[in-house]
Amino acid sequence: MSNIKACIFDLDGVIVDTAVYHYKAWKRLANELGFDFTEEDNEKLKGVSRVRSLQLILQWGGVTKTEAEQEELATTKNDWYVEMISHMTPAEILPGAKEFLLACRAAEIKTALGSASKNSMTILDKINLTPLFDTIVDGNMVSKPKPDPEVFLKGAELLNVAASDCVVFEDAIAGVEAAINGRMKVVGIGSPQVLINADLVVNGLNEMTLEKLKNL
Ligand code: B16
Ligand code: MG
Repeated sequence: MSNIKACIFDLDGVIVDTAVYHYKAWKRLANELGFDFTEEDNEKLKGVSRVRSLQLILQWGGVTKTEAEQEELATTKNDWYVEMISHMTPAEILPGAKEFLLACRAAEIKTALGSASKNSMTILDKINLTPLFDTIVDGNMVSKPKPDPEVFLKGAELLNVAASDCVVFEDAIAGVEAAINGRMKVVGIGSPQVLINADLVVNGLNEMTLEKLKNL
């Protein structure tokens, strides 16, 4: 039995599936540069920062770009991505996410967002979930990407809760490792074969309950 005081949620893959929009935008960029990459490769971009994602994609295409060119390409991709997410609605919230956030708050468990995305605020506003988070830590507030625990430790600090009393919800291997590196408990969202180091793995927040949280 544990005494969980806060839940920290990743955004993409846990609260919403923005990976589809990231994929469309990165694919368009790769195509304009004269190559393509598979959906399987795209899996490797989940939870990875924008700059690092671009570097991986360029590597797959065998393309070399200067730092200035990389910055320009990342901006172009982001402009396309931002256009796509501007049409998001609350209907895109993943099953059970809103209900579990409400259940946490009703049980006086604090809630935080811990995402690598610099567009987190826009997305949460579009899906009307901003008021359900006590604090939001996104890609604009951290300098070290997951698996560094910075994003989650900052969330715990802002909530004034000890890391050992926090549970992280993550769909990416790098995110699960980040939680472990921060000495936090972690619930994986996805496959137990992939997220092998998580304390518990569920298919989605629709399978999560306060009972399961207590038993972590
Ligand atoms: P942006 P998460 C991550 O979100 C995505 O999974 C990853 O694909 C993306 O590259 C990263 O955010 C940065 O996003 O370009 O919007 O700053 O899973 O950490 O919520
Ligand atoms: Mg994610």
